[in-house]
Amino acid sequence: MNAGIYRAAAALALLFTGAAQLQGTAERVQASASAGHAVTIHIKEVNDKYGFHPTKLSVKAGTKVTWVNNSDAPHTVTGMGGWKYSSKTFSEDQKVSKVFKKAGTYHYLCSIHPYMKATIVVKKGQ
Ligand SMILES: [Cu+2]
Repeated sequence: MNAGIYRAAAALALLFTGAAQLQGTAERVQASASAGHAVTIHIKEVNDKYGFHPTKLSVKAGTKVTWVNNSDAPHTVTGMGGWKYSSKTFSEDQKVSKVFKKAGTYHYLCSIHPYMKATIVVKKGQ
């Protein structure tokens, strides 16, 4: 390897290290602040039942909610009551996201396993 390529490789390695550190910071912020601007809901199988974890979540308007499928089955996020929404069907290790702009109470289920139910409460304010 000549010196120029070596320097470029070293610079790239530094860039990746920096990006990884930034990502780690973002994950810590997300984990510690449920009232922040991005939160994650996990879909898991517990005692042979799939479920959204947590089943009840309170966020501020403008928060991006991401559902991560940590189970072996496909699922959806489908609104109930007055909430007309349905995500695509997403499989193991896939995720879907939605930004909640308006305050309100959003009940939803999984259209494939309708016993899976959960609620997101969106509060006004930044
Ligand atoms: Cu499901």
